[in-house]
Amino acid sequence: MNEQDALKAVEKELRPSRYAHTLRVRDSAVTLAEKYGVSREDARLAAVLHDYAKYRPADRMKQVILEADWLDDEWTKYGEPILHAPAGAVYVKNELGCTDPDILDAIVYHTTGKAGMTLLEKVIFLADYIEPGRTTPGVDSVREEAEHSLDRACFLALSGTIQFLVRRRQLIFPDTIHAYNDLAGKIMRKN
Ligand code: DGI
Ligand code: FE
Ligand code: FE
Repeated sequence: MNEQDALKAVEKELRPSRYAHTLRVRDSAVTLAEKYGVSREDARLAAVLHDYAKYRPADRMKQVILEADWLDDEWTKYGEPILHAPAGAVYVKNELGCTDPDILDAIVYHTTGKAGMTLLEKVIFLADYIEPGRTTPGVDSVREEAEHSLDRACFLALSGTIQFLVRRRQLIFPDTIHAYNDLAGKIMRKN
């Protein structure tokens, strides 16, 4: 599927403000892809599609996740905000016919990350966190780190997400913790 078709499909699904976020994530993803040697086309397409399921009903998303044999049922047990990532990959595959596993995985892990992320997964995860519309506390230091190290920037973003969730006493999806530990280990080994 090409970017133009993806944009049309996504625009129909999303509110204007969420569509504008999607375009900013795409632009940030392209910048990161060029900097860190990732396919620009893959980054564009994954970024355009990353929030495709944002407004689907949670109960339907849970159902499609449980029905997809390639997704862990655990996704359905950690609150509604993470459902749109794995469910989005299912809808993008079934409704838009996008079967590229690299693109689908980048959509699945864009909210939580995971241990051993590919470069494309890191680029989409980070672009979503640092796109210029984000005002999350600490986002400027993540943007600054993104100029130097993809791993360190993803690590800072994960640390911000985990702190946000802990402050609100929310559940933390295990892959978020695994991503944090994985990058902490990589960063420490480099020092
Ligand atoms: O879809 P966006 O708003 O662009 O951003 P996103 O896909 O990163 O989703 C952000 C939401 O996901 C926010 O409410 C925090 C939540 N979230 C991120 N990681 C986790 C999480 N929620 C839980 N329960 N566990 C996580 O590990
Ligand atoms: Fe999202
Ligand atoms: Fe997003």
